Amino acid sequence: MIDAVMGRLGVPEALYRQGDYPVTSPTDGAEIGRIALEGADAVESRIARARHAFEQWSRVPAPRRGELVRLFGEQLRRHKEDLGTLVTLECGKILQEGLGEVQEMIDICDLAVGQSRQLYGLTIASERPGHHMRESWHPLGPVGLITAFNFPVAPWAWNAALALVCGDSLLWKPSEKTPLSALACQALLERAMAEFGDEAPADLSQVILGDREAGERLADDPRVPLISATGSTRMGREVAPRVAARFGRSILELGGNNAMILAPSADLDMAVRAILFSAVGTAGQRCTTLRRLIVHESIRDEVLERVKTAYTGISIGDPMAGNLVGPLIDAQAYDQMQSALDRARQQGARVFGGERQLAETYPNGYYVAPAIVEVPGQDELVKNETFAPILYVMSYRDFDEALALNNGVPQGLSSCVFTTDVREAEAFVSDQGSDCGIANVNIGPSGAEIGGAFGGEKETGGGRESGSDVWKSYMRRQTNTVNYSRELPLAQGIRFD
Ligand code: UN1
Repeated sequence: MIDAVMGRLGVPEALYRQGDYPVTSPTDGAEIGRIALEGADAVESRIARARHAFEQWSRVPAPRRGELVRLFGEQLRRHKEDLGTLVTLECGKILQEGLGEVQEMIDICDLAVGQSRQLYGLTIASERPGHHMRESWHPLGPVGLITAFNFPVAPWAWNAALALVCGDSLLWKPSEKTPLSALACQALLERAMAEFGDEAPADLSQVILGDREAGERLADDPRVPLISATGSTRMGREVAPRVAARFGRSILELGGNNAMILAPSADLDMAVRAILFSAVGTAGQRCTTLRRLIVHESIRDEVLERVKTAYTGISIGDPMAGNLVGPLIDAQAYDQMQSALDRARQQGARVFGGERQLAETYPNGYYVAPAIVEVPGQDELVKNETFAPILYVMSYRDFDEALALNNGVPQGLSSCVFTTDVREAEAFVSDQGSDCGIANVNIGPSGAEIGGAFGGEKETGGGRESGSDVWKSYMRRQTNTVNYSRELPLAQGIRFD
């Protein structure tokens, strides 16, 4: 199956069959490819080529650059099924979610095409007669993209589609766990470039198949003015100081520890469905996964019973075969989940689910029953993001207490409240409410649309990707003061004669 899919996506076998580094499918642990990892020298030469490509691309008018992104979006539409299937095979999310991820790419391409005609600056009133002030946005340079296994293609596209219309070139270091999806995106972009013609320089977009050293090389290089990195807080702690040390910019989208406050007035049918999708979807491996349920004490028992019943009905298995939950990415993810559950048990928490599934059918596939852990309060274990389907459940008595719990973790990505009380809803999204980058009402914390800015505060890294005015991150801002008079007045009324 993999060869047929890769063939249709236009990835030459030489790129994914001939290296020494094995790529396996989490579905069953089978090898699906072998890639060659690049060393520091190769990264060095790619950065030089990206710089050269930037010099050419930044001269192409922005609406023309948008045309390339439009053609790329067309390629994605045509190959949605194949790319979605590849994502599923390589990272193990169910096909519906693999397809959804490709749809997110198509959506951001559409947004970026429109944006290519709207890279607006401002005109600003000058205090001096005969002067114009304005703000211009110029292309920035090569953009370094570091992405994670759990969303192998969409976060790259959020950055890439905007960076391309902004006039930047791309250097993408995907996760070593999902390089084939990256090669496929690159192949589709190259097809779009071929259709677009000569104005698109050959090295406009490059994929770096490398390990941690390759990422470090990228982070350290002043020729790459912006690094956009998605992954764990641990990774961000390593990347961010390196970029800062050479005064580069970074967009960081790191760990989340997303909560739902479930109030007594909530529509419980909706809430239970939202819990199910956001806590067990993608096998708990979204940065936006629901990890903490803060439920009012008066409805705690009922909610727990309903959620447990819903959990019991989930089909777990082959992500290509219509199940709701696929495998964890690998054995290490499984071990981390089990050690978090063991710690919870040692602390006296009640654990429901969490056991390995289908081990006989797939000795090298790590399927688990999603877990619910009833904890008395929010201790270190709960404050830590374990990238697996573990839902910690706590109860609250008054709304301020719930808000304090929502905000009482080091991460600040996503959050939500289920309530029909307008006071609670508005308080949650107010400046005194949730401290997260995303705060939803009567919607789970995951599954954001691309139109808004995506990212979060505190240990989530503070970066924003995707919609709103995020395009500005991929450009450099220039303030222009133009004197069209015959005088030379100084600002602030200073006299210098
Ligand atoms: C991620 O897990 O890194 O909001 C991204 C969501 C998706 C993106 C998740 N649109 O859940």
